[in-house]
Amino acid sequence: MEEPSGTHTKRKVVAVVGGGLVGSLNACYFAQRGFNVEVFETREDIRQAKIVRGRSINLALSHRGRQALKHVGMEEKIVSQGIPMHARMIHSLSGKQSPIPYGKKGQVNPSFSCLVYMLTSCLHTNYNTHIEADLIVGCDGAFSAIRKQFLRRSRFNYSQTYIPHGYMELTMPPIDGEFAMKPNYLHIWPRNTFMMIALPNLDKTFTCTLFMPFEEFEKITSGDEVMEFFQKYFPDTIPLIGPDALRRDYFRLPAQAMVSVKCSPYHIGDKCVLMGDAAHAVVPFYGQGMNAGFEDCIVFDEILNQFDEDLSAALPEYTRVRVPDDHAIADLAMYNYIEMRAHVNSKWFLFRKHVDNILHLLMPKTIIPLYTMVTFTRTRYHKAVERWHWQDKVKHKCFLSLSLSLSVLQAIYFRDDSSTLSTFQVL
Ligand code: EGU
Repeated sequence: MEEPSGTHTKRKVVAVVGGGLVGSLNACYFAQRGFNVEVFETREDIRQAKIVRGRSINLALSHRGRQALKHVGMEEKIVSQGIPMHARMIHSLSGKQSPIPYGKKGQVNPSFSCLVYMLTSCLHTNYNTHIEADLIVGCDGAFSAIRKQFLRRSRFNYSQTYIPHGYMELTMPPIDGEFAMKPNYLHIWPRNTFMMIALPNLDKTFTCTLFMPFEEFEKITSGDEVMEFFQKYFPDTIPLIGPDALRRDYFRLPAQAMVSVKCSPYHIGDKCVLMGDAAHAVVPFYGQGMNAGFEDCIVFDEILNQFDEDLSAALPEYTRVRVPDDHAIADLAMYNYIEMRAHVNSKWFLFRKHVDNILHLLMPKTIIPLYTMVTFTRTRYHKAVERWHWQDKVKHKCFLSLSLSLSVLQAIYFRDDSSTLSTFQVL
């Protein structure tokens, strides 16, 4: 790679552990800085692999992720390989479809292997077995081997939570060479405890992801039961996935688990630091896992600049700055999981998003929907949460004074009616 930048005499060696999304992006960041980068990955090199094994996963790349890619000149290359998503499409039980726009410009969802491929394509690193490094960067995912070493140390906080839901992916093939549904949407079938979403792929298929408690997955044991279940909850998808494919694919792979991981600190001395899922695996219900991991790379990069690459100062600062934000997004993703399974059917989802959008239109400076701050800005996650709580208070006060003045008016003009204060409190 190129000569080191600046006046440093010795090129720093960094060992990036994990060649997934965050590992390969991080390698780009360190290489750009002039560090000597070595990537460690147990799976075979994705650039040479004949068949890319592993689970596919849909990803939504939003503002934070795009900014991180832009820093290493990869934004356009990757965005051009994805499909823009301008709105959600809510599918009701009756098959009715209702779009709800994402206030601002779209996101994309290139497939996992494709993304890693494109990121690694700008590296020239060997897959090494033994080196001496100045810095070890653990980007080895939710079950991180690097993090395991942190666990043996004193004063390391760690928690992991498996949620009762699992997910299963089903493919919706193209019809006459075209997408089976409108492509530029996040398709959602909210059904309280069950939920399905679908995202488009470049090959004109959709990947449908069914979220359901493991208990319920286990209740379905035959093809007929699969059909019965889909007939009851997702009837409009049966002809699109195809009844035969559905009977078959449902039993192809068991439902996958979802885990949320929090820990702190993220560093050991000036030697080792965790990023991405290794530091903060989140449940997928905010579409932010990859984006948060990519943002870790920018944050660390900014801190390295700030401290002139002094690792003994940069690592503690990274922990100090990043832990509250990563914990906030982990909480938000979990909150959305609970919220969506609690009482969110298609009507409620539509209603809530419309109320949010209308309030934003009425008071664009005061009320910014939480998902807007999270998805379309780089507002620090913990600040977005703070603001959200504050906005809720403002909203509450507005509605209270509105309902109060309405009931005062009512008391004046329709004296003999009973009070209707409670009806307004619904909002
Ligand atoms: C990909 C894979 C609607 C789950 C979250 C919204 C994605 C997801 C939402 C996967 C939902 C859910 C948001 C995006 C996204 C909404 C988002 C992509 C969820 C709050 C394997 N979520 N994805 N929120 O947009 O911000 O209102 O599981 F149904 S993209 Cl679950 Cl923006």
